[in-house]
Amino acid sequence: MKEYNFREVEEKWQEKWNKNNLFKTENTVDNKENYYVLVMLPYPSGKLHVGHARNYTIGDVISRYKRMKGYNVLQPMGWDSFGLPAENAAIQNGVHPDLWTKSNIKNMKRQLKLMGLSYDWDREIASYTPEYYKWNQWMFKKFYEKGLIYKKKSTVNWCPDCQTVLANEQVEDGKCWRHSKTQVIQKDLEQWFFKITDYADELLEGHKELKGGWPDKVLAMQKNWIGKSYGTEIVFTVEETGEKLPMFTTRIDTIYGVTYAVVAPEHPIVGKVIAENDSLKEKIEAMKNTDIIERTAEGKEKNGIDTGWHVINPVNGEKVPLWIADYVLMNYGTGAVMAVPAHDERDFAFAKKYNLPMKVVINPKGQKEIINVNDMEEAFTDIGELVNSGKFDGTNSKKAIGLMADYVEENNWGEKTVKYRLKDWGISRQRYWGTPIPALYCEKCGTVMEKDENLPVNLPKDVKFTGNGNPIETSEEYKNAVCPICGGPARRETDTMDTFFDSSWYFLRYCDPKNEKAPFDKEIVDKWFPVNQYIGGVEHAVMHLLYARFFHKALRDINLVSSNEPFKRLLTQGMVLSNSYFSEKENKFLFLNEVETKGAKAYSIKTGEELSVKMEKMSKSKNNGVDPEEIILNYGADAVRLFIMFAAPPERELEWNENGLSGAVRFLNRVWRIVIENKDYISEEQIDYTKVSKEDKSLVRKLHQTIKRITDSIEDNYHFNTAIAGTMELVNEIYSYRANVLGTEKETSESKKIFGETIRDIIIMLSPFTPHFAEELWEELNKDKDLFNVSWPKYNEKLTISDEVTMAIQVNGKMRGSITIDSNLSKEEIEKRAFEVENVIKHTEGKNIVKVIVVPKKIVNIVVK
Ligand code: ANZ
Ligand code: ZN
Ligand code: ZN
Repeated sequence: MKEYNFREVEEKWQEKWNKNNLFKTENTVDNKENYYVLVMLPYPSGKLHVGHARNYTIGDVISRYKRMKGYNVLQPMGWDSFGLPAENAAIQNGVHPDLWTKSNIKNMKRQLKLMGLSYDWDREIASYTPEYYKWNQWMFKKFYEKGLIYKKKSTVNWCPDCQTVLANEQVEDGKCWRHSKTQVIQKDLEQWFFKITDYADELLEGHKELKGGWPDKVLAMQKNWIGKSYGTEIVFTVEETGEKLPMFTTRIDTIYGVTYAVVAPEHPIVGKVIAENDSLKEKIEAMKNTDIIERTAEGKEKNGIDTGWHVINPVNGEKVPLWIADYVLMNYGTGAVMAVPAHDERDFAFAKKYNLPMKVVINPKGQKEIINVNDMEEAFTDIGELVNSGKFDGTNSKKAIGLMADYVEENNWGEKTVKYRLKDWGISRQRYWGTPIPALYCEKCGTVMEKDENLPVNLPKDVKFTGNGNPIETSEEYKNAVCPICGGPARRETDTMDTFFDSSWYFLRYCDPKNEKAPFDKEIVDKWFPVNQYIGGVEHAVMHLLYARFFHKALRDINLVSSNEPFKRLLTQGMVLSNSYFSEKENKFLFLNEVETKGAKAYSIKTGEELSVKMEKMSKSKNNGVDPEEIILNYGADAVRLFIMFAAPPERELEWNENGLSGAVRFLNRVWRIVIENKDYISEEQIDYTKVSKEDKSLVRKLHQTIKRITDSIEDNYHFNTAIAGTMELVNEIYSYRANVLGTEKETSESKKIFGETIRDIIIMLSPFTPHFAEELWEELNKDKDLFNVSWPKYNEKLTISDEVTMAIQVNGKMRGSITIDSNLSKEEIEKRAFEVENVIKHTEGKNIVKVIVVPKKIVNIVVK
C-alpha cells in the first residue's frame, strides 16, 4: 500500500498550486458572488509565530470553504513593513532597514507557503515600498486640504526607548506598548494630528451596523475608548476678578453640594493667580512637571494648592474656595471642576486631605435622617433622593440630572454638552522607517505640501543610524528642499507617519494593488467592500480597528469609497497557550526540549528535578513558544492546521500540546488507509435508494447528518472544532461499514456506491483543513474535476431523519412494552412484531383476542378477554 508521506504530498501540491497560479482571483466572475476574507497582515519580524499560524489557518479554512460554496473568494496577503524593529536592527547591526525588511519578508513568505495557504500572491503589497507609501502621502494631502489633518503644539506621550511620540492608544498603564518597563513621559512638541474626534459620534453610531458581525466585547472596548459622556457646562464667576469660569460636570444634580472648585495647573486662570501671588509660582511649576499619567493614576494621592480666590455658584449664589489640583486634566472638559466631596471619591479624598468642607445633597432613598458628613468614611455615590437642594428636594437624583440641566439652561447659567474621551490621533513619529510626511516649511509661504507630481517623497538613503534622535535629520539633502509654491528654499518635514496610517487602508489596496494613478479604483473596491470576514487579534480592538474604521469614513467623505464600514464581520482569535516549565533549582524556565513529561508531571532531562508546570501564553520570557516551521517539518502542515482548528473554537484560547498533534497525524493516517486500501470498492454510480439495506441506510443517514452538522457548525460562527469532530465520527462509521458490510452477505448492489460517496464527501469536507492531503487522495480516486473546484456537499434533509419509530403496546389499557421499528412497516407487520414482545406474550397467552388497534407511529392497542 502507498504510505502517507506528508512531506512529499505537501511539496507536490504546493508546487502545483504555485505553477498553476491556482489562487489568482478576478475582481468579478460570472454568476459568482464576491467574498472577501482578510487576515491582519503581519509585521515582518523575520519568523512566523504560532499566533500567525492560527490566524492564517482560520482565514484559509474560511476561504477554501467559501470557494466550495460557490463564492469568488479574495484572500490576499501583505506586509506591515514600516516600524521600529527594522530601525533598531539598523542601529544594532548596521543593516539597512530596507535589507533587513526584505530578507525578513522573504523568509516569512516561504514559511507561509509551507502552510499551504491559498493567497493570491499577485496582489501582495508591502507598506515600505514607495509604490505603496506614495499613496499614504497623497491621501495625507487630501485630508490636509479637507482640514482633517492639522498641526499643533501639544503635550505628547514620549517613549524614551522608542525615542518617539506615542498615540494615547499606544500607552498602557503609563508604559510604552512596545516597552512594558519604560515609563512614558510628557513632552511639548509640534505634531501632526488626524481629526478622529470629528467622527466620534459616527464611530459610535456605526456599532449598529456592526452588531452581530463583530464580537460584543470589541464594540464595548471601542465605545469605552470613545467615552461619550453627556453633561452640563455651568459657568461659575471668580469673585476676585469677575472672570467667567465654565466647568464641565456629568452630575449637575449635585450642584447644591459644591464646596470648592478646582482647576488644572495648566488652566489659563493660573497665570493670573501667579501674577497676583508670586509665592505660588514654584509649587505650581513643580505640579505641572509631574507626569500626567502618574498624576491621574487611580488611588494616587492628590495634591492641591489654594489660590486664595473664590468662585460663585450661579445656582445658589454660594461662594466657595478655588484650588489648583493635579487630578484635574487640562485636556478634558474645560479643565475646571466643581467639587462635590460628599458624592465623588476623588473630591472626597482631596477634601479630607486639605480639610475642606463637605455638604450632603443626596440621601439614601427612604432614609429620613440626612447623612452626617462627620460619619462619612467614603463618598456616597449611589442614586438617592435630593436634600439641601432647594426646590429639587425629594427628587430622585438620576431624574434630577435632566431636570436641573433644563433649569440651568432656562436661567442662562450654562448649557448641556457632550464630551468625549477620544482625542485626535497624533500621527507624527520622529523616526526614519516610516512614510515621510509630504510637508515643507517655506519662510515665504509657510507650511506647504509637496506637489502631487513630486510624490512619493522618498526616504533619504544618506542617513546615519546612531541611536540618537531621528536619523532623517542627518540627511542635509533631504532637509534642504525647494518650496513647491515659490521655488525658494524650504525645510522638509522630517517626521514620518505612524505606521497605523499604513494599516488603515491596506485592505483597499489589495483590490487594485498595481494601480499607478490612484491608491485604488473606486469601482473595483466597491465590488469587494465591506470585507466579509476580517480575522485578527483582539489586541487591536482600539488601535488598528478604530483607526481603520475612522479612515474608511474619512475616505468615503472624499469620495474614494462608498461603504460606511470597512469590515462587516470580525473574528478575534484566541491566544495560543502552552505549558511553561519552571525549574526551582536553576531558577529559570526550561525550553521544551530540556523537559521530559510523564502524564501531567514534568522533569528536567538534565537533573531529573520535578518542574512546576503552568499553562500560559506563549512567550519568549517563559521559553514555552513553539516554532511553526519546526512543527510543520515534524508533523506536516496539514496535521498542524488540523490540530489548530480541532483543539478549540477560533475565538477561544488554544492549549498547545504535542499529543494533540500526534492525534491529528494518526487521524489522517486512518483516513488515508481506508481510502487507499479500498479503492476497488469505490463506485461512482448513482445510488438507487429503493435498493438499500438497513446497514446501507444507516450509513447514508450518518453521512447526511454529518454534512448537515459540519455545514451548520461552520456557518454558525465558524465552529470548526465541531465540524472536525463530525468528520472523525463519520470516519469511525465508515470503518465499521467496511468491516461489517463490504464483502459479506450484507453487501447489496448499492453498497459500493454508498461507500464511495461517503469517502468522496469525507475528502471534500476535510479539504479546507488539510488541503494537500485531500488533493492527494482525490487524485488517487482519479476524479476528473479539480478538488479545488468541487462544490461543498449538500445534504438531503429527508435522509438525515431516522425512520425508526418507537411504539407503545398496551394490553387492555395497560402498558406492556414497546417496539422500535421501521416506520414504513405495514399494519400487519407491526401487529406481528407486537406479539413477539415477551411481556405481551405473557399477557395475551391463552386469551381471546377481541381486537388489535394500530395507531401508526404511536401505539398498538390489544384488547383480550
Ligand atoms: C461634579 C461631580 C459630582 C462630578 C459628582 C462627578 C461626581 P466623566 O464621567 O468621565 O466624563 N471632571 C470634569 N472635568 C474634569 C477634568 N478636566 N479633570 C478631572 N476631572 C474632571 O467625568 C466627568 C466628571 O469628572 C465631572 O463631573 C467632573 O466631576 C470631573 F458627585 O462634576 B463631576
Ligand atoms: Zn517604547
Ligand atoms: Zn515658498
